[in-house]
Amino acid sequence: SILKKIIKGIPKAELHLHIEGSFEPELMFEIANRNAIALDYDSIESLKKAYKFNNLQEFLDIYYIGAQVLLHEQDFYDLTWAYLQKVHSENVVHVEIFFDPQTHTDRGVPFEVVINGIHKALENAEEKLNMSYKLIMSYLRHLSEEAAFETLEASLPFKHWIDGVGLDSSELGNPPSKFINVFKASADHGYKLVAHAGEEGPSDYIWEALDLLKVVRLDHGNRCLEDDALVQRLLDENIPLTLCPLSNLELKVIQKMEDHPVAKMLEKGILATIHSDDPAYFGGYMNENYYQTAKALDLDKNQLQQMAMNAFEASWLSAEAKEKHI
Ligand code: ES4
Ligand code: ZN
Repeated sequence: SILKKIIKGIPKAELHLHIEGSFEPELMFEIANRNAIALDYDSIESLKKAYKFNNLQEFLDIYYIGAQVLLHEQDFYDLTWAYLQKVHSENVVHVEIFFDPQTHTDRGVPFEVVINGIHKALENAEEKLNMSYKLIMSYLRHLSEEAAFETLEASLPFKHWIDGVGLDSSELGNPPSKFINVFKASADHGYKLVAHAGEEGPSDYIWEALDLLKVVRLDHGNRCLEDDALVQRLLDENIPLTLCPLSNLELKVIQKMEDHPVAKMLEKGILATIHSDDPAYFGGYMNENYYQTAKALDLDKNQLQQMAMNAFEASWLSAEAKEKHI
């Protein structure tokens, strides 16, 4: 279709992607086999059938199970390289991706095994695919702040490879305020700060992410529209929101794509962008997210280009590097 061609033709930046959420069932079974780990599902089909979620937690429960087959540096390399090749084919030229160290270190996989594999794949994409990248280490918010501090410590030998820290996992009941100290310490080590907020959680959590954690960008932020003063704050400080339409639909944050808030946000002048979150679980990578959103909200070419430009503006690329991509 014309719409699909337009979307593919736009050079894009992905700013909200959990690398563990790009784990396709085929690769998951391949790695499970070579690591002699039994998955709870006996086939790719039965695994895919389990991908029906009523909320964020139901998704997370399966996402953490899938990640358990990742043991060796090669596994993390293969996971990351598969994702990078896939999005390269969609004309994604820049990525800022999350990884969840605690999902692996809590199983006894050393931090360095995880980051070595991911980093090598990112370097390979830069060299072979001409892509640029940033890497963001995400703290799991269902765990304690003390556990996040241990992760911060473990990251320090690799801090030249890590651009920022984020906050993900179960939002309700785990407000940003739980992580004030570790975010402050992370900033002191030179990390940039982002956090998931306002996906399932209320607009209060978005205020907390801004005022208490001092994030420079918000992941999701869907529920900001409930609060006019908050919208004004996002406008005044030009805070980017990284939205994930297919994720929102699959996790029942919205009931149908026509309800997605991104069009209203763009209308208000918010620096809103769209991304894929966990594409192996939510049924689509970047172009599918653009496509489904454009169709449901009747976005035109200018609006799609605006969203893509917003992502470069919201990215952590230098002004010169941005110019090269757009
Ligand atoms: C996530 Cl969609 C989503 N929300 C919060 N945390 C996450 N980790 C991976 N995907
Ligand atoms: Zn996310």
